Amino acid sequence: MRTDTPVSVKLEEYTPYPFEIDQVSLDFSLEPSETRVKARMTVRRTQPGPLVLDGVKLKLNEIRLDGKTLGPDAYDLTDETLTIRAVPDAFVLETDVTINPSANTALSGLYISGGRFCSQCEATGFRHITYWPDRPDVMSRFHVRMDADKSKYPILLSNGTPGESGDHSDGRHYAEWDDPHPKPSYLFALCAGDYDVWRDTFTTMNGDHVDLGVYVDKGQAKSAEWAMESLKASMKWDEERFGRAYDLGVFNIVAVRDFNFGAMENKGLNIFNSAYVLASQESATDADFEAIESIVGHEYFHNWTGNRITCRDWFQLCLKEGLTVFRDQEFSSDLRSRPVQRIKDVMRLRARQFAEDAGPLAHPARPSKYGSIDNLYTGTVYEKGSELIRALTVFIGIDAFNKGMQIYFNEYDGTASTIEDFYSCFEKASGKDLSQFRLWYAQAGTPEVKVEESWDAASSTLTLTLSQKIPATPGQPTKQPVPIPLRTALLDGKGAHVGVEGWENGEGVIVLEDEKMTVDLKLTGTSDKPLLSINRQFSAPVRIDRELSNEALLELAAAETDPFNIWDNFQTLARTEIFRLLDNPQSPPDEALVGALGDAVRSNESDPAFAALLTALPDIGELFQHREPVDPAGLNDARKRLRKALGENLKADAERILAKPSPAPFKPNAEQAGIRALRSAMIGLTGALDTADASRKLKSLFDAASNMTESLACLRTLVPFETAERDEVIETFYETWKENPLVIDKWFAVQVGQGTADDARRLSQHPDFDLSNPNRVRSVAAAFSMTNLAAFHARDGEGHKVIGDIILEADKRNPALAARLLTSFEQWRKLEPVAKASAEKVLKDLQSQSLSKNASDILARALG
Ligand code: 0A1
Ligand code: ZN
Repeated sequence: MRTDTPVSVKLEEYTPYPFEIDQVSLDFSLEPSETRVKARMTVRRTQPGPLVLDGVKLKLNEIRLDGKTLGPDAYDLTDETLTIRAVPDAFVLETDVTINPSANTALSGLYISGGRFCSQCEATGFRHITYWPDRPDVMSRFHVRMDADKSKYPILLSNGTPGESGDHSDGRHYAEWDDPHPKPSYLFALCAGDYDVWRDTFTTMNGDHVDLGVYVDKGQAKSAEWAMESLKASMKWDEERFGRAYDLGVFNIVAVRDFNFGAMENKGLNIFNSAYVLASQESATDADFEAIESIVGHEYFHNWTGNRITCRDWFQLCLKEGLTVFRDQEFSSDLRSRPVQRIKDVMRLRARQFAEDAGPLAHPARPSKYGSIDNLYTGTVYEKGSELIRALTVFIGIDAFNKGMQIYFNEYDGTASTIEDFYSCFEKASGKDLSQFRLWYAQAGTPEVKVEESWDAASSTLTLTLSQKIPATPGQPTKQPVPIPLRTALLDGKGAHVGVEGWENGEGVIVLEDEKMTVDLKLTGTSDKPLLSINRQFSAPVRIDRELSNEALLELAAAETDPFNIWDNFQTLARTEIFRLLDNPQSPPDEALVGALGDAVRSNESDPAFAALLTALPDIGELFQHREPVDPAGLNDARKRLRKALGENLKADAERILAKPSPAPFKPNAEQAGIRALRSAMIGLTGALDTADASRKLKSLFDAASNMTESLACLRTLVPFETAERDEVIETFYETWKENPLVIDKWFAVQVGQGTADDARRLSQHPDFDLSNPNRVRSVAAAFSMTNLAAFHARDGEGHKVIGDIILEADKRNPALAARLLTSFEQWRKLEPVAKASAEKVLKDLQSQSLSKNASDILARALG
């Protein structure tokens, strides 16, 4: 039976910590299996209450209070806490513990990756290092001293700026680091080992000099160049966009191969999953370059939104994460194409967050309780959190938003804050009461907005009837209406904006605040019935429900001026068509739609990144949300038929586009990436034709490819073929890249992403599969279960079994990883009966095992 049932933590139970710890000195004597950690803290009481410190798997050697060793009767020790019975109002506490980093397979706390020490303390890793009030509202100034074997660990890094360092006579050496900014323990970091470094410098807008370093595996310094460029661009952008400068003389990034998430914003010492640092021209795709830029930006932007202003408690996680995602999305939009960025962000939101919001794991952006904090790093906290800030910019206007941000930075600097604190700044800046807006944070579920139009020619008025409904979610059967700001324009058939009374520049914002409203849009001139373009740029994270015929949608798509809505209209059309094909297995795809989509791709060729997005049909995960019960395999077949028809329509274009050479010399910039994105889309559509000729063509394109984006597009497209070319390409790719783990991760991922459960099983037994490396586990298990829904949910149940088996094994080592993989089952109730029964069985079998707290939390909710 399961042993570790999580107990809920509740927002309403928050109480301040009764002590302040102004200063802490940490002394590490680093050895992989026996690291000694001594802490010396200066403690002051601020309120009545006991001194309780968190600590897990620590061997306590000694505790001293004001220099005197405490006997066992002076404190209480449990598996998770140390309570000192009687303490004065001000005192110095010293602890001495031993930990075993080499046994730390959960990768939380201090652990070893690639023979080097590294740490991960968010959210609750610090308690695996030493006794401490491990909560974000206890902020302290950290001084760190560490010593280690100099030959094995020549580089010793921590937060802040370096202090004294030197050699001991026994082959060990030491270094000190000092961080002048008070911070919570989750931002503590330590790295020790042998690295190569890519260095640079930055001068802030205040004229301060900053030494920058990106620390990577030996021999890979050059692969850190793009991360460094991204870092400098981020530093400059935050100065220009938000007036925020960096505040230390040193900023370091360390790449580690074994890491549970993308990266971590530790003060002055960001630690990154190496997948988001290393990029060489030959081995990285444009998506990799783009992800590195945005994640380097994200972590850097946390310096102000997260570090200088942190969270009072973990319920406020979206205060730092939603805001920082918003900031990184804006950064990418400014550096690249804003409309393309917006489309990609919404694709991700719909795939990840809308799905979560519609299933058993749905939770508010600020939950009122949680079982396991590690499971709160979700699409809702991150992506919906960002969308809410974007919606706020539309609701109060960008000027009030910018003013509110400056109030926030100035008034809350150095504090551990709440969502209410943050919103109070925008209330001040805008003069608006934002209490109803804040309901967005308290209610789960994606609002559905129904839009009805009626046209009165006599008064040249278009009347809109708008209504909102927020679906019931776990624990929240009923909802209150939220303010939904909808950017709107009226267009004539040729795409000219029609003037509306009260609007400027042909666009207005309609805010739906109640359950239902009507708005009269009175035209300033005369016109035929105008076309309605609503939720432009996806101004609010809602589903729009409009009863438009295909003809009307095509007419609207042709007249649209908002690139997001052009793309989205085609998505709606394609989705409707895929469901029609599913219900009519003998029917050919609609020629009018295929023709219009092909024309749209051709006419947008001058913006190839956008044209490439137009070719992307809604994926199965997105289609999943529109029907219940759902048959993913049937949907996949229907989708393939439409894709094949699009491939035929664009065949000559694909040949023409692919006959041109790929841009040379290679640059990872947005312009070239756009060209390669369209070329890759054409490679994919060539494969959709599913002919022997296509297989040969793909093989020759693979042989000729000069960059990873196109090589991988060929490999991905060839995987479903049953041809000799396919086998050869899989083999050649492996032989070429077998020494590069990040590329081999892709090799695993594309095969399971297009293959069957048997492929997933076979690859999970491949000699290069490694349960201790989260990237590798994800490249098989997450790539299969989250991107290949047709095979994962196949009726024979094999997909569910293989993933269930991997989860069970992974959970023994790394609960955070296992819990994340379990979320791939979140839609199980929507499946058709056969697959539904098999998913339920796997989940129940797992539940009968002895699982971690993280995995038990997800299972209980998924089955609940
Ligand atoms: N704060 C990081 C995300 C992160 C969260 C938890 C981690 O380990 C359990 C690691 C990273 C970010 O937003 O990038
Ligand atoms: Zn973050």
